[in-house]
Amino acid sequence: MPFELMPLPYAHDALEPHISKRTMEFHHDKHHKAYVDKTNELIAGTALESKPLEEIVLKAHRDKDQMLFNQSGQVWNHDFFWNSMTPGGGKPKGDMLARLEKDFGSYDEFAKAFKAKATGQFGSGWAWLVQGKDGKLAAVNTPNGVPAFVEHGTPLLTIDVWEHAYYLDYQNRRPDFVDVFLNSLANWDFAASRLK
Ligand code: MN3
Repeated sequence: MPFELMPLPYAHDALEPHISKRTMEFHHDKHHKAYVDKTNELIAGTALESKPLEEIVLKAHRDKDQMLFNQSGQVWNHDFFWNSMTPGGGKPKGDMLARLEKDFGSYDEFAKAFKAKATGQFGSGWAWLVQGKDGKLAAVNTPNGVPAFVEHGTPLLTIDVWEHAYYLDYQNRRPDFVDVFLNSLANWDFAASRLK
């Protein structure tokens, strides 16, 4: 069975005014869909056809199949990114907040580290909050289509910092987009559900 484009977990206009409907239409319906279509094309008729997405990403990584790794990694990343945002998102509470305070010192220190990774990623890529292999939370970034689970442990939250994620709404102002993500969109219930 080929992969299907994961439907957005909310309406295309649900993240307005922070992310426009137009951005979501391009980003989900065209960019994300293209990664799904290309992945399906690459695995058609191979032993990977019926495998779970994560397995395909890891196998492509091991085999240094850069084309399949890029495309399938981007499918995984976008599925994860839509879930990393929610209308009315923003600041963490309760156990999740306590956990950030424990591992970063404070929420503000976390936000500073995450923003530094997101704005410091040169060119296209992703910034992540991960639970590292040592169990501690950390902010990391990855280039291009690399999903954080390949080298950094368990992803909890991500922001897409490819220009297509923000250019229509913020043009070159990536730092503003990162602020909006942190202040108004971050889905902490999703992040907490991933904690081990
Ligand atoms: Mn994208």
